[in-house]
Amino acid sequence: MNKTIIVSNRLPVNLKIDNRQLQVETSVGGLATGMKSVHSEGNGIWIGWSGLTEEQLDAELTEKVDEALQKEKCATVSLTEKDVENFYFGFSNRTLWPMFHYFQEYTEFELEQWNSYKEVNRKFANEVLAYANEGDMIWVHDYQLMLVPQMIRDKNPALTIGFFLHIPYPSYEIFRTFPWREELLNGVLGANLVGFHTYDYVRHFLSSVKRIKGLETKFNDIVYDGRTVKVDSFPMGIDYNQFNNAAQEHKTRPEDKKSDLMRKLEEHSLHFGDNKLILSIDRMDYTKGIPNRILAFEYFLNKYPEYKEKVRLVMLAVPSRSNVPQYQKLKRETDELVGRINGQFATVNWTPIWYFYRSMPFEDLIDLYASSQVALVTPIRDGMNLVAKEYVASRADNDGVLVLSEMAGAAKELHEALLINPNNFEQIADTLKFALEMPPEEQSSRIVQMKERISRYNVEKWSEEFMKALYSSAQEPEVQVTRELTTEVFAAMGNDYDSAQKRLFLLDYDGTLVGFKNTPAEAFPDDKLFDLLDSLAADENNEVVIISGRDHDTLGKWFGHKNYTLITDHGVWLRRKGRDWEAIERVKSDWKENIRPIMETFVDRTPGSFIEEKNYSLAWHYRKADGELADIRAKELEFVLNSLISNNSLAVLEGNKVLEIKNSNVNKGRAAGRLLAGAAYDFIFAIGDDWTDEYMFEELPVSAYTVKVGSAKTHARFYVKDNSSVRLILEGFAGSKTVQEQVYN
Ligand code: GDG
Repeated sequence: MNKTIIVSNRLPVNLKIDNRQLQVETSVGGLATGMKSVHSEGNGIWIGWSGLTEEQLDAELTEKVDEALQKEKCATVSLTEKDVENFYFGFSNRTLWPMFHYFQEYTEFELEQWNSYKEVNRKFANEVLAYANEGDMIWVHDYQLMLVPQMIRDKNPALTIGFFLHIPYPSYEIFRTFPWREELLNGVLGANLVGFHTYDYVRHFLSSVKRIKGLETKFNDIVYDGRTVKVDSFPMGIDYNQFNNAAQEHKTRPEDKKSDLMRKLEEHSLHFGDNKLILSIDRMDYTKGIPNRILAFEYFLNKYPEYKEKVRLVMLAVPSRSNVPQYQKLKRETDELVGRINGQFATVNWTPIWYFYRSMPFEDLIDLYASSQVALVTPIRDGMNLVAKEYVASRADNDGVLVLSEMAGAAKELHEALLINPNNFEQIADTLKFALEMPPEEQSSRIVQMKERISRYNVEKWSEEFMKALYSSAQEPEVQVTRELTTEVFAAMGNDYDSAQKRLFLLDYDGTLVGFKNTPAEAFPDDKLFDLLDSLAADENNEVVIISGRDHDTLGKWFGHKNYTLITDHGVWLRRKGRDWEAIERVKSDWKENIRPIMETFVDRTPGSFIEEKNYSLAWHYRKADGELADIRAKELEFVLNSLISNNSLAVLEGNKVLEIKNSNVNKGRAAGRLLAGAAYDFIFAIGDDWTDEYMFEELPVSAYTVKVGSAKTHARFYVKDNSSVRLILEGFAGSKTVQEQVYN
């Protein structure tokens, strides 16, 4: 039976050793709740770190840990103290966390930590691979494990892998500064489905993928490595009923059952009549905007002094990552600010800020949510922010006001909250006043609408939706029906080659025999290429044809002295080996005078693009231009050109980062057909990377070995991932014995 494997840095249980006894506490956190149904189904398993390092465990304790975790359907990844230091406190929390939250000044790039991140990700991937069987679905969570999807895929390509990022995905302008940016993207792209909280993060991710990896994206799909990677937003919800029910119960709790905290909170209201509590709850993290919030509250008290001795800010800051220096600094700063403001404003009866630096039990949390008339949630950046949703869910009487930073992912869903910019104290102060004075009907109308949404799209729904999308991403057909040119295909092709009498090789030039350069002129043939083609052409049963969109002057200059056949200008000119050039199509080129000025305006507006003028065509190249801008411009230019040529015998072809306009009756397919008509070939091999090569693939008989370079859609029968293997394949034909091992080791 297929199962789901959940992978996250920490497990949903927390282990502690006390006097050699193991204590197991189950976590009540949002993720654990959300994944409950996924985790409990069948023989599902959750893989993560137990919280205990190898140094803390001997053989006996390890056995106890494994046993305890097995009962919870969990398995642990074993980490050393050094791993935790470098991978978790180091790379995860000093590099990825600040960078992804736009805190560039806090972001450290340390090679040792990056190496540890890779090593630990490998440990996680290996643990998953030890449990995974064919047909299983794997859901990897968060920024600590971004390399895991590809590491799993490398070893077991048939698995279905999902990845969800719980924190923001930053803009390309931030992400591009990261030294190992491509490796990190490769890691995530190992997944079938990549999920984020909001559409903005999806956009930023796609933009990084396009610009850094140069991959094409279509809506939210990325074609990568012969697969489709789906990217989508899944805003995480909360366990609505848990909060709502607890708050209802809180309302009706008899006096003698009330907690100390609740009594204290009620005292405030009794003492100060109808005056109000403003609540703030977060982990002590610099992304949460805690100092800003305190300063904005000070600003509010100064601007609206009538609220002195009336409102109180209740601030719960939960200790977090306290061995990372920036967190220690934040703690000091917060302590000082609270001290200064309380010192400045306090009266005998009143301190403006109640500050708790600790974590509280769930019951106390509910007391805080239920007793506070305003929640002030002001992160500088936050992936989602569940506190905002929990506050709404805990308002049993539908009163209360949520003031929420627009920088939190939750702001995208909670439109009825009062949205603020956490850096604008003026706005926060005015909004607080507005919140404190909001009429009950308006409070209720806003809270009810928000409740409606978060009760429907709760955390279970979130995980269900993700799993559904993951399942259907696995049903996506392979991008091509085309097969990869594997060792087996290669062997079969070798046999056919050996037994053939008359062989034809149709070889595209740019992107196939040579890689792309900044300008076409730089992509001239190298000596190794000449040697390779010479040895192929040396067999008199072989006809080597270079078939290209390039002009016949250039190809004549480069290959004119060689024993190959040349087809140039997409099939206008033919030079059979040992003979003279002949024009095989009659074409006009006077149209270029009209089209060139139009293309030039696109060059002016698209820095990095340029026009290549060939005898019978004009090509607008945009490989060096900004990817996103160029994609838009290419579509515009294609539209403009198509509308101009409707009555003409011209065609616009979309190539590999090039748009080319040329006579429509000329293409590589017709030219190849002409060669076929003149001779009976019993072995045909054709290879090309471009859209223009598709004409050739279509024209050739089904028995031909047609090979596409790259993973785009194609009419070819086979594909190779990139042009690095093209020469090795040709060397195979040319007689190199080791080629198979070189290509497919
Ligand atoms: C990351 C992203 C994203 C807090 N104090 C106590 C306590 N809590 C609970 C809250 C809430 C959770 O912790 C905090 O969740 P947040 O979403 O607000 O923030 P992060 O911890 O930074 O979480 C965030 C989230 O992942 C999920 O994807 O929303 O953007 O940064 O559930 O209730 N719980 C208890 N005692 C406390 O003292 N029991």
